[in-house]
Amino acid sequence: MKAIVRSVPDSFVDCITNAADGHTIDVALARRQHAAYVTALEQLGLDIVRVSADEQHPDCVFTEDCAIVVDGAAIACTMANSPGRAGEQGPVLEALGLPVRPLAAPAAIDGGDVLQWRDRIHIGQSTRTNGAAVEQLQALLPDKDIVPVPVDGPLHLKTCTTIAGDLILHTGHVDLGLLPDLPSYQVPAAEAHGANCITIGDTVLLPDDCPHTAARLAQQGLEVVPVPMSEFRKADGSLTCLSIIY
Ligand code: CIR
Repeated sequence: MKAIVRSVPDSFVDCITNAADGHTIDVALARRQHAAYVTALEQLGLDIVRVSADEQHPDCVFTEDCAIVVDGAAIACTMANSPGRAGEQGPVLEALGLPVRPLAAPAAIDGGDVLQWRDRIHIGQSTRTNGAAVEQLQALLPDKDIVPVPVDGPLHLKTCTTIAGDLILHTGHVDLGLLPDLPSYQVPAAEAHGANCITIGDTVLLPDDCPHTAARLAQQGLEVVPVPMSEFRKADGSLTCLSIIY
């Protein structure tokens, strides 16, 4: 398994953000946190593919938004509703080294809105991702069930729900009935960001300040690896955003 990651540019301080503390990003600390994240993935046996930072794109560290990998091909995300981010995709697609299938206007989609589960692909309908993207994906992937999921509030679908054995979610933003048919665990409000985690085998990468969520995952027999995320959260980013794993 591989992970595509991209270095943190100096311009990260100018990222798009709605976070109240967005202007306090410490780039040096973000780089240390990014290194810890990459090490955690490496220790799980992933091959790390590194893309260099692009100062013209302050949010380029969030590679997840650039592309979706389905059945050995990359689908290039348009990022049309992410101001200034379209243009990040090129080097990421090149690093993926897979055949590329494009989407076209009027499709708008960020990879953070894509939750794959078996043959279903859930597509968040957030401010970043629209119905045209759902239609084009269904046409490109006739064997998959493409399920639109309205997202109320969070930046992306995966900001508030991912899969770690069970469905793990921060409640109130999506209709549970549209999500994978799995038992669900609702993270406490103070650990909303714990709803975005990365599961590799029996190990889960989780933000390092989610004790209740960590205990619940451990109870299920999962090994929890805590990862510091404060500086990326100030940029409205979460764990999955920092890589494409395939
Ligand atoms: C943005 O607003 O586009 C970035 N500051 C954060 C992107 C986070 N990506 C993700 O959730 N997949």
